Formats: sequence, C-alpha cells, structure tokens
Amino acid sequence: MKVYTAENIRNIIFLSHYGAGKTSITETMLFNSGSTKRLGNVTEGTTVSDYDPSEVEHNMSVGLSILPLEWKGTKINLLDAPGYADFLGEVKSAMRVSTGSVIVIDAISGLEVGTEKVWEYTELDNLPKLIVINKLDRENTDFAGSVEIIKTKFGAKCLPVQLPIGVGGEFKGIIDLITMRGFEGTNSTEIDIPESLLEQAQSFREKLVEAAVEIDDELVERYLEGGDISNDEVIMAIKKSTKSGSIVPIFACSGLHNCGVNLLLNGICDYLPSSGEIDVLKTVVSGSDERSEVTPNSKLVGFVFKTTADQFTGKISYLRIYSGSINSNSQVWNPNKNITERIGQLFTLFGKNQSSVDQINAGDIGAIAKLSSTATGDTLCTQEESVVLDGIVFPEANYNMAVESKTKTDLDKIGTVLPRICEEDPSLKVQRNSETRETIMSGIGDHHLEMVKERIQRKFGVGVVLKTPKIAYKETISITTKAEHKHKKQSGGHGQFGHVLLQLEPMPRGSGFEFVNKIVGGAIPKNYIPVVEKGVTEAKAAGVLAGFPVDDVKVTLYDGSFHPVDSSDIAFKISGAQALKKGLQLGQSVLLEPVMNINVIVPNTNTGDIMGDINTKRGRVLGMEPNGENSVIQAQAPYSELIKYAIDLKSMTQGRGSFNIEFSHYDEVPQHTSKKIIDEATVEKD
Ligand SMILES: Nc1nc2c(ncn2[C@@H]2O[C@H](COP(=O)(O)OP(=O)(O)OP(=O)(O)O)[C@@H](O)[C@H]2O)c(=O)[nH]1
Ligand SMILES: [Mg+2]
Repeated sequence: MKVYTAENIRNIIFLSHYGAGKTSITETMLFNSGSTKRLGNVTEGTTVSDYDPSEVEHNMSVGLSILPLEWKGTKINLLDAPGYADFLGEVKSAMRVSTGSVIVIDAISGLEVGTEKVWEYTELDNLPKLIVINKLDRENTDFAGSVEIIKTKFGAKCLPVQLPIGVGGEFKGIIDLITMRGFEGTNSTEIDIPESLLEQAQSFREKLVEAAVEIDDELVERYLEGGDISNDEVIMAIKKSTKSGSIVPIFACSGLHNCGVNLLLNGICDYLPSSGEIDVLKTVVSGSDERSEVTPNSKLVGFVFKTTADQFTGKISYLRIYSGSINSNSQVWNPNKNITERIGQLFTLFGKNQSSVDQINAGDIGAIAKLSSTATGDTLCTQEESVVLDGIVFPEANYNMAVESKTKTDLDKIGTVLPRICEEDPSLKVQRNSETRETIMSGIGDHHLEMVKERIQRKFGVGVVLKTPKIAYKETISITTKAEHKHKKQSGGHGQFGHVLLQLEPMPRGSGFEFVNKIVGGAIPKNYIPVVEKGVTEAKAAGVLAGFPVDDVKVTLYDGSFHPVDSSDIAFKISGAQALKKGLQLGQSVLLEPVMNINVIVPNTNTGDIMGDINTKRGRVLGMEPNGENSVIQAQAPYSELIKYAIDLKSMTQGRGSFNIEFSHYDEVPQHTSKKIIDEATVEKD
C-alpha cells in the first residue's frame, strides 16, 4: 500500500446493535476495493474481520479488527468492533482513535437498544457519523418508514442522501440524491432514476439541500434567492454539517448482497473527516496539570489503544499516530510510565495478518511488537516535547466470578496468564479476595467472562472454571457474656493445666476484633498471656455458626489459674481457644454479611421496576435523582443478592441500565436467611 498523508487517511468505526451487519459490510468493502480476492461470509466464518476461533464458532464479532483499504485516493482504516454489549471495551478502544463512524441499522429489526447506546456514545464524543440502513434485500423492508423512525428517535437532522431502488428481492440499486443518478448492481453501474421513484427522489433531495445550506450563510442566501447550488457545494455543506453534527446522512445498502456498498465507501470519503481535518488534540503536558492544544507537527505523538498478547507472537500494541511518525528500530518516550521504550518491528494490520513496515505516519494506525512496559491508554512521544493524551474510559467491570484452574498442574500457570489476559482486555479486572481466598474475575457480563475463559484455554492452554463467588460472611455476638475453660489432663508424668476466664462484648460494626488483658495479681503468669491471645485469635478465624471469621468482638481476659508444674504454653493456648468458642455460643452468635452501595442509572420508565426489585433483594432505596431521560437510583443491598445484578439489570432494562457498586458495611443477616447460609456451609464442610 502506498504512503498516505493524514489528509487522506480516515479511521472509521462501524457501530451497531449486535448482528446488524457491520462485519458483512466491511468484508464487502474489502472485496470491492480489491483488498481481498475472495468475499468471505460471517455464517461460514470466512471473513477477514471475524478471524478469532471464538468469532468463527459463535458467528459474531468479539474483538476489534483493523481493516485497511484504499478507495479513490484515500486510505480507510475500517474499525470493525463487536456489537454485543459485553464487548463494549473493544468499542471504546476503537472509538478513541476514530475520525468518524458508521452506525449500521438492521432494516428489519429497526432501532434497538444497541443502536441507542452507540448513538449516545458518538454524541458524547462528538464523533461525526453516517447511518446506513442495511439488509434492504430482506422482504418487508421499508426504507422511508425506517427513516421516519430514525428521525423520531434521533431528530430531523438524520437525512437520507440516497434512496433504494426496489424492495426486498427486487432491491437492485441506489439513487444518489446529490447527483440524482441511479447506480445498479455490485459495480454501481450508472443508470437513470426509474420514473416511478423520480418524484420521491426530488422531494427527498429538496429537504436535504435545504438542510445542508444552513451551515453556510452565503449558500442559504443564494438558495433562498433561487440561485444555483452545485453538487460539489452541496457535498461540502453536508460534510461540514456532518462534522458539526447538524446533519447525519442516511445511506442504504445490503452488505451481504453487495448492493450500495461502493456508494457508502464514497460517502465515507465525501462526508466523514480525515485525520488531517480532525487531529487537534487537547492534551495534558506531562509533569503538570496544564492542558494544551497540540496540532500535528513533526514531533511524534502516538496513542496505544489496544494490546494483544499470545504465546507465539508475544505482545502487540495497536497504535494510532496523531503527530509526526514512528520508525522501526528507534526509541520513544512513554510519559505515562516515565520510561524510554525501544521500538523494534512495526506492522500494519489487516485482520489477523501483520505486515512489516519501517514507519507509521501521522493519521494512520499500525502496531508495535514487544514493547516492554507500555499498556493500552499510554501515549508515546518524544522526551523533549512530552504530552499525555487522555486515556480510554472503559465500562465498569461489575460482573464477578471466582476463577479456578481445572487441574493442579494449571494452578501455577494461572497466576501468569491472568495478568496477560487483563493486559489485553482493560474491561476485565482480576483481584484476590483474601477473606474468601478466591481469585475474582470481574467483567461486563456473563458472555464476556465466558469468552475470556475460552481465550485462556485456547491461547495459553490453561483450563479454568468459573464459579459463583463466595460471600465473605462473618460472625459476631449479640450480647455480653462470660466464658470459662479449664484444660486439665493428668495421664502419668507431666500433666497439662490451663485455665482462663474471658469476657466477650459485642462492638459496633466495623470495629474489628480486640483482645485485652486485665489479669492482675498473677492469676495467670505473664508469659502465658500472649499464648492465650494466640489461642483466642486463632480460634476466631472460624466462628461457631458456620466457620466464618469472628468480628466486632472485644475479648477481655480477666481471670484464670495455673499449676506450678503442669501449666504449659499449649495448655493455655487450648484454654484460650476453647473459652472463646464457649463465649461465642453463649453470646448468641449471629452472621454478618457485606452490604453494598449501588448507583443504578436507568431510563425513567424503568425506575418503578428497579426500585421494586431492590426491595425484593433485601435492599433499601436511599434516593433517586432524575437526570434527563434517565434517573440515578442510590440504594444499598446485601452483596449476596447482587452477585448477578449485571444480568438482572440487563434483562429488566433490555440493556439500557448501568450501575456501579462498592462495599459499604457489614450488617446482620436476618434469621431465615441466616439459617439457609448455615445449612449450606455445613453441607459444604461435610
Ligand atoms: N439478508 C441479509 N443478511 C445480512 C446482511 N448483512 C449481514 N447479514 C447477516 O446478519 C448476520 C449478522 O451479520 P454480521 O455482519 O456478523 O453483523 P455484525 O454487526 O458484524 O454482528 P456483531 O459483530 O456480532 O455485532 C449474519 O448472519 C449475516 O449474514 C444483509 O445485507 N442482508
Ligand atoms: Mg461483527
């Protein structure tokens, strides 16, 4: 591929609800542009983009693919991201480096939750966008009807720049509303507009031109005076409006049947900005809080937006260059890590294939092999002009599962594999829970973690099982009590003697466990006191109800006795432990459970259901704040009820809701729930 300057490079992300046809359209684009010689197919698992075995197996995209092609003197890096909500991390990575987006809408399913979501993301990021209504080859599609639905939802700024010729099986071509010409078949052979569609085309064109001229005072004036406006002027006006967000052009196509795809490529070149037109960056100057504007110049500014790792190729960092260029066998500065990175081999990417290159230039996307410390979200630049670009905001990883290796031999490997998997996927977190002694893997949803599990197996040959995480229950007492234990044995020779009296007091939640010595007058010799304490603290690791650790209890050693010959460390340790156990029995032990704070963001129409559901989860709604179309509900609920909340919320809101969660405090488990937990724990122990 020849070398392009930023003005002629477009990084275009394809976005949609899952299954709308992003991969099929991008595959057809690659074929039509001559990038591939064979047209692949999602259902057969033969596309360039869905190359990963998980993608082939499930017939869906899981990871982001970079698919460069050349079209009419422009290099377009197509960024095909997955539509399934669990893989939102990949979408966020790709959006961060895109200059424009194409939102794909399935002509049959129409607007879906995923469509609304990706629309919101592009609005938040001010990312210029086109819409394409896909699958127009399917029976019972209605382009004009779909346009009306889109306008109702997203506003009158969504305007067709095309009309389809024919419906369903008869869908044969496209009318371009700028040139008012028809284009038929795979090769877009130019034809006259069919007579039957002429009036409709004229009416749509009028609306389009009227909206487009708005961006330019001189054009509006001329338009109102009935003057001529050339096609190039209309295109320029639509382009400006698309960049500012005042128009979102709507296209028509069938990705699978290769109809309208070439015109969509033209549209990307005509209406979406290039890297050269959009790359002014607000960045943080390293070492200060100061933000400055960086315009592309000869100094390198690059951004790592994705990292992959496998045991054969090692680590690959996907990089977008904003300014200057990067060369193989050079050194660059990583201001996030404050280190110099050695650049070895550079690549361009094409799905799973990598081709070596010596240089990646401003505006373009490529990859670097084997960087030592650079992670996703880091900037690479020169040390002299060091700037830090904003990182990527990844979605909350709040669906948790405990991860264990399938076999003992894999146990050692898992410790090295999990950090590498996390490096590849910043929307995944792995943490050790010291209380339950489990490794907890947190992701966006169940599919996300299942895919991670598959990847660990396939890439690293390590079998893992995912389990519902254990809850870190605790035990405490409800009343102050006293307990005594005398450990006395006389079995010939040396005997054993230890005798302690303890007072156990309940303490406020969150106080922890305290041991106090109040022995006066040598009832127990000084050297045995630490041993009693040891016995008590060891015994508190497993309470009497169900073996959970004891907390929020103050234990006072206030009396005891000893034997001048038979007393020993072990005898006092046993006495301490046993006295504590008796005290816990007498102190009316209860279970404590972790309670979480959650903030749930849901559409206003869902708030009633969500609050009702929180109540059934033994939760408490603390407040609700409306925020536009959504509301934020603040609540508290026991963690045990929230383990699958990511999935519950998804089904209650059809995927529109989101939430964050954090530990708040421990609280007493109600009687009936407590009995269930104790029974289960006893069964597990047996
Ligand atoms: N009839 C028809 N089917 C299509 C068209 N485009 C895609 N499909 C089918 O729709 C299904 C999903 O297509 P994909 O291209 O995988 O959609 P996607 O948006 O990439 O899906 P995700 O990556 O999972 O979000 C596949 O079975 C395709 O064959 C089209 O234009 N017409
Ligand atoms: Mg796909």
